[in-house]
Amino acid sequence: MKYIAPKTVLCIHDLSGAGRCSMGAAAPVLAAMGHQPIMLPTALFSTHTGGLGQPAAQMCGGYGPAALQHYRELGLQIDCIYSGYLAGTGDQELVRRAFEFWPEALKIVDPVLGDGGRFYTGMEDKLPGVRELCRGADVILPNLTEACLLLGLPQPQQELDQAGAGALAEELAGLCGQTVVTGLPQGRHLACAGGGKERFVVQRLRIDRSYPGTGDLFASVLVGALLRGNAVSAAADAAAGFVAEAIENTDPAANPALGVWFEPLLGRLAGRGV
Ligand code: PXL
Repeated sequence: MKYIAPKTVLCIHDLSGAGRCSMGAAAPVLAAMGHQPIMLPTALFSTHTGGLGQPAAQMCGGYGPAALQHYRELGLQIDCIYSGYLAGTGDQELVRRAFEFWPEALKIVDPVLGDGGRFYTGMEDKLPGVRELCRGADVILPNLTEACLLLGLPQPQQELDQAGAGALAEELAGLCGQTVVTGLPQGRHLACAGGGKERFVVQRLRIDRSYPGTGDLFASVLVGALLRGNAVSAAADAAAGFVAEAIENTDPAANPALGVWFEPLLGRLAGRGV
């Protein structure tokens, strides 16, 4: 009998019931890629905050630290810690503590702060803490807006060419050894750029539709692919490809705030080498 051991990923995100983002993207994607997501919700929301009205909200408060302590006492092996949207005041401390408890884990921080040149609702005061978290991570995955916020740069008014994109990803490497900046428009393409240990630019034809949660989908596929032993550039390419396919699979007449229809495509992730 040959056993296939899954990699274990501690996912520290909010759980938004509807809207296909954060934990709602991370858990199915990682599981489809053969990994075990350990879901540590920091807050419960009926939906994300991006265009579906005022969500019902419940911060998880002391639950997170208690859950971490329990996992430590159980002696769980954690191969990767993957954090995303952190809305609560104690949430950044929670991720820091997880990094301390499992120093050998691959630490991936998606510094969720905003998009389209602006902060998400209520995230303005989270910037210094998120920046600190990035310093403790192995890989960070900001979008263009977040990259500029982290660096204290003005939001660019023009597209960045390949060299500009690479330079931005490289500048961020002062914060973290491996950076991947996503959502970089380049003419007919959308690019992401790696800086630090692996430098690269990956491009896909741009699809002129935008949906909340695609950043979380991208990050989750990238995490899953890294844990399968892929190079960061290959993982980023796979993630960009999956997001493009998921957008193409979404009826343009559907409410975009409900996110992309990725579920029917999850089997493709299972089958892929990346
Ligand atoms: O996709 C990022 C995200 C995650 N979680 C919540 C959000 C957002 C973006 O708006 O509101 C609750």
